[in-house]
Amino acid sequence: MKIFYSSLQKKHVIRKEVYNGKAHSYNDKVSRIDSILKAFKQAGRYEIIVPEILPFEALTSVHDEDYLTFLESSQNLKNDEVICPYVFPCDYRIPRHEPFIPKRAGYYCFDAGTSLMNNTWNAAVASASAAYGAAIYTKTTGEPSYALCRPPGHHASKNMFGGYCYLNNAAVIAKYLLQSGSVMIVDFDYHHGNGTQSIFYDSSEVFYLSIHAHPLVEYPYFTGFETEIGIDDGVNYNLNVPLMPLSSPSEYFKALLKGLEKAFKVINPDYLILSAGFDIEAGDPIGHFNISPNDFFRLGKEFRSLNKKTIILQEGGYLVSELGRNVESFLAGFSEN
Ligand code: OKP
Ligand code: ZN
Repeated sequence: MKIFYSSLQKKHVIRKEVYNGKAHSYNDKVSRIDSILKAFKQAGRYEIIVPEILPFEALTSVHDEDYLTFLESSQNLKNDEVICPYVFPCDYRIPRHEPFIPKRAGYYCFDAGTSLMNNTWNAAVASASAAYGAAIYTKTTGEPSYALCRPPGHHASKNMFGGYCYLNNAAVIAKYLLQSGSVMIVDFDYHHGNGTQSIFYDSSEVFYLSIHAHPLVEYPYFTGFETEIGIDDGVNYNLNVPLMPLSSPSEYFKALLKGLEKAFKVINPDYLILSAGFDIEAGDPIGHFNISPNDFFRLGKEFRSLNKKTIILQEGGYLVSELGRNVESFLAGFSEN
């Protein structure tokens, strides 16, 4: 399988995040990348391709220009400066007051656990470029591809960052692939992809299916409920399948297959984009679905059997010691005939 990744993605380095009133070590560690690359190297059947930087229009097809200008301006931060928003306007009818960085970064952010530093923009663009390179490859060859997207993307909306995400990699390539066919995004990250959902919520152009931990008890808390089915043209093009934490792998597979069955009653897509979150893995520090390497192999097989042109995008997965093995198991299952 072809792997899309650039080392620029390692330049975004954040040490801490705050939740429950405490500072914790940042979960989206650079070492996640090393864990995955090491597993690919050991398996010996993966070719790594360094993508070109994607066209700016690919970003504006999803994100507001003022948001992109804001994110880009984080490049002006000093070397050791980290901006962690903790005040949010909430009432967006009031006039805006620039500059947004450093004090008003909360204007473009929805949680206090995600920070900006001077290389965040470059790393986020490189991550989106990996997704874009993978999409071009799959579109031209029909073959599946995997993009090692880090930072991840599914929490980023058209104008907000959060949940370690800045640019919505899945939405960016969905827009691009729509030029040559219909698109379904299946998001199996432990957390609901509130950003992806919001981008396509009022539109039937992309079907969004997400299986995730129930928002009553898990991040992002406000979205991911079954009642969110889309609005306007988007009604019935959004399907959330929430599961309680500690659900077993067999319950997980049952819910996933049922979700897929429902989705295929509405759409028969040309392209399948997977928001592949490996924080459903056993032992993940912030995910609790207990999926083993063997389960990941099966998960890969299930998605391959859908027989669609598939682009696999890395989302979460924070147990650095096991992440690479799990990603490789998934791709091995996907590649098996
Ligand atoms: C990003 B992705 C743990 C709090 C963690 C942020 C979660 C972001 C997840 N209790 N908060 O993997 O969906
Ligand atoms: Zn997650």
